[in-house]
Amino acid sequence: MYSDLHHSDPVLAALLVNSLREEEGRLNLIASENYASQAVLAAQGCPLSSKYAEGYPGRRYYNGCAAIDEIEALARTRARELFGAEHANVQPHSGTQANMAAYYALVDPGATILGMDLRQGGHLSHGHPANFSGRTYKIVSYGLDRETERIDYDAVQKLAEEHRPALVVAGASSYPRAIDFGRFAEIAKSVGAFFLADIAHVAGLVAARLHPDPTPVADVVTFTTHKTMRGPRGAVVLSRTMHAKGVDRAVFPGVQGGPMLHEIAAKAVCFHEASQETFRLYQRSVVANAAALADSLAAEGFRLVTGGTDNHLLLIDLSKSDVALTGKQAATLLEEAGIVCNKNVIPFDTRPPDVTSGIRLGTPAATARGFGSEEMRAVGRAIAGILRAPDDEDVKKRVRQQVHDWCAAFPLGVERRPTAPSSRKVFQA
Ligand code: DSN
Repeated sequence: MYSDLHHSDPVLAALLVNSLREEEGRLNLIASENYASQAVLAAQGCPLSSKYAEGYPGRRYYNGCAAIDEIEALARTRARELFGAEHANVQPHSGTQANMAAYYALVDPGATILGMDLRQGGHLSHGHPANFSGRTYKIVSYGLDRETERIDYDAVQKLAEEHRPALVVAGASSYPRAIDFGRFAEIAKSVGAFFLADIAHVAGLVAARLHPDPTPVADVVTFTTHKTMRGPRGAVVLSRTMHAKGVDRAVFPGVQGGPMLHEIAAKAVCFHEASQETFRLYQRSVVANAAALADSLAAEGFRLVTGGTDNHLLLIDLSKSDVALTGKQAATLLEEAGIVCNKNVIPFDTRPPDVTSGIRLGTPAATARGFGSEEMRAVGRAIAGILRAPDDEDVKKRVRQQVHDWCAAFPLGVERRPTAPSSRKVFQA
């Protein structure tokens, strides 16, 4: 691998090989990460990366785009068909840019947007004061019910009536439960607001019909392609036909310049893969693995936010588990044992976001490697062992060896045909 690079830039080649070795030898439980297929990676590494093609198929500001037009048109058609959407813009480079374009398309600067608080599970681009969203719009944030730690839809309705937002945003980065998009659509409609669903995290589950689908009820849906979708880095805006022109103008020239054609080609591959039965089986395993990990951690005495998970991720509340660790300490300890996750605020956390009282764990990447429910239960026990005995080097050594054995058994870059997980009922759309 990388033989040309070894020749032309041995320094960078060595760094790349090191980073890949590192990834190969650790267990990735970061809920927003994944391993794209070889076909996706092949498209991403193709020479289309150099082509300029500002505009859209049939309407470009550069010549020489005939073949490229077909690629982008194919990606758009496949995205539309996969989600049953009326329009798809496949150019956004990231989820935040997709959201930015969606906001620009739907509301004017200064308008009121009702979105989920980052500290309760939302996303930076849903209105954080340091983000463009919080700087450009008047943000009203909703959160969770203190008891159930689930979205309090009645409270969202009340906020909507009180503040009359022009746009209601649903979607989350660290919410382990299914989101009722139908209810959000009703809330938005009741106050004459547009409704945007950001399904960056659960898009793969939605495509596999394992999570409620917002496409029939939302004005605009945004999602990233590199999380549960297992595609290339990037994002998509889906919309109703009435918003198509506005969305396209907001993406280009509103938010971006030239599209990344190699990424768009890779998105087309991703959508093709996501339409296959193997993808649905993979997503079922992602959900079943998250449930197995949650069950195992709960059995070990850890408190999970909301008590468990409906999707691909879970949050451990360390402040109410039998360990005296912050999220930051826990994530560092796990990394030392070869398990990578991220510290994460829990609902109503009293610690700052760079310390936190929780960690977030997700199963998309491990499942892509081939981990099954039995392994995930053992992973839960290994995590418990590390967090309960933070100073015990023997425990750490044993877990490191176990992670090494798992990684050897499930190497990266090997395409596996997932089998249907037998246990646990998952949400069916
Ligand atoms: N930073 C991503 C996550 O980890 O959820 C969202 O953009």
